[in-house]
Amino acid sequence: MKILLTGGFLGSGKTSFILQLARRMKEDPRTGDIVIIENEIGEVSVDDKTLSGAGYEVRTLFSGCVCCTLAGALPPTVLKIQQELDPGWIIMEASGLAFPSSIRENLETVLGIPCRVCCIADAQRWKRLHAALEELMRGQLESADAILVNKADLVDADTLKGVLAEVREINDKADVFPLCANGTIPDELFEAVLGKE
Ligand SMILES: Nc1nc2c(ncn2[C@@H]2O[C@H](COP(=O)(O)OP(=O)(O)O)[C@@H](O)[C@H]2O)c(=O)[nH]1
Ligand SMILES: [Mg+2]
Repeated sequence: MKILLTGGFLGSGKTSFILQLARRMKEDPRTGDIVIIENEIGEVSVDDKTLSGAGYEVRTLFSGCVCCTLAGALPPTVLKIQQELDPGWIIMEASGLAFPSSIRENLETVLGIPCRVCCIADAQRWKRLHAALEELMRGQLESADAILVNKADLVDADTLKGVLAEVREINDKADVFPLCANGTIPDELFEAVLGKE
């Protein structure tokens, strides 16, 4: 079983991306079953969108943030999913304020299960959010294996180029891609997010 942690600020497009990703993964014979864990604090539930009935198991953790207040509850939740369902992948949507690196460290230390970290940046709001919440934006991005600069359809080419460059400056090891989370996921991005075997 593998785990993909998806981070990014509130409204950046995590749920939209996970919906597209899970759809795409379902068609891929390498993936196996998928379980989605939602950790939302006052955010719109993935269940309320289109997931119910789409064939994914969705578990929700609503009573706190899994990178801090719920850190102790996460490993047993993951273990229970592994024992009961044994999926190929768990996709976890972190709350908008979470640091995915803390979640990864927690799961890898306690359970020894490797995690991929994918972080979504909102191209449209990047300048504003980065100026106001520099530490959070940086902290979310700097540990990611892949960074998706989302809402590429809502900004002009120069703005997108600028955001891609700033994001690369924060994390020069990650694979960085522009994204429209409402559309289909390109092959290269799909492979980069899930990583090599
Ligand atoms: N135009 C556009 N809207 C998007 C895109 N991705 C997400 N959205 C919209 O942005 C809002 C927040 O997306 P959501 O996936 O719920 O973000 P989350 O809070 O990070 O899970 C929703 O209204 C989405 O429809 C995108 O690539 N382009
Ligand atoms: Mg969401």
